[in-house]
Amino acid sequence: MNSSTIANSDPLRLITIPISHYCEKVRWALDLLKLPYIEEKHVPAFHRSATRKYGGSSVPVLASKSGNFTDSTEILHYLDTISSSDFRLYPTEPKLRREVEELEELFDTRLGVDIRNWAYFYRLDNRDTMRKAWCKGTPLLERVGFEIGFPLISAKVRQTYNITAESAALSLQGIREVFEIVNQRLADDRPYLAGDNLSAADLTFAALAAPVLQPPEHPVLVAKIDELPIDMVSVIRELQATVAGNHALRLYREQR
Ligand SMILES: N[C@@H](CCC(=O)N[C@@H](CS)C(=O)NCC(=O)O)C(=O)O
Repeated sequence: MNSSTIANSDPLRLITIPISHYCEKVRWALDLLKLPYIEEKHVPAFHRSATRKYGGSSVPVLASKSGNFTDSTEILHYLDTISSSDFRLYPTEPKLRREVEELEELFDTRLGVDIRNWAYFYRLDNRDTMRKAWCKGTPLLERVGFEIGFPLISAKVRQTYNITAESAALSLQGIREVFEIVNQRLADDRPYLAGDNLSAADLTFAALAAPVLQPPEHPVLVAKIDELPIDMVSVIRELQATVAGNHALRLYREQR
């Protein structure tokens, strides 16, 4: 880490469920902007007592000396204002900036939600899988809580996000639609989704799409592709081969 790029001397505190792709979006932004931070990792359900402390409910939450931020987009906007790195997540030119923000919103509200629902449909019932996904690096008490409460926690997640075979099929359709939008935008070999530089749009797409692309450079994803259910593997292979999938995989290779 280059200390000359550190604008904020108090370390930022990032509250996460580490496997969450919205948390990965923020973690990656922090790394790109060379901002030091401490990650506080939680098991789902137990995260609520941490996020509540900062006025939030979902993860990620960023606690800073200037205030607390409870949504990934809000966090990225804030980080862009405090980093003294030359790199910026949001272009200054207003029209380009709007494009970046609209794409980020599309990925946050559709892709992120659909990918979570689709992946949970295949994974949520398996205690060993979910232990690997949810528990690494979390406090001992929460890991014990996971062992005792797993059936309740997984049932609650299933109910909250309405995880069913039908919703998973609809989500897969939604994922393919967003990938097609990205394919179109990257036609003519454009290197980035908006303008000539990497932006919050590319980063958000790559981070949120990671569970359906399984980039080897991802810092948290744990599954080996061959260990995943066959139906997941065929979707992953299909999406990896798209222009959009290639774009995200390249960003992980070159920028993560
Ligand atoms: N719009 C939010 C979405 C974050 C989100 O959906 N987080 C999920 C994890 S993937 C979560 O915290 N779920 C548990 C909860 O809402 O309590 C953001 O971009 O930060």
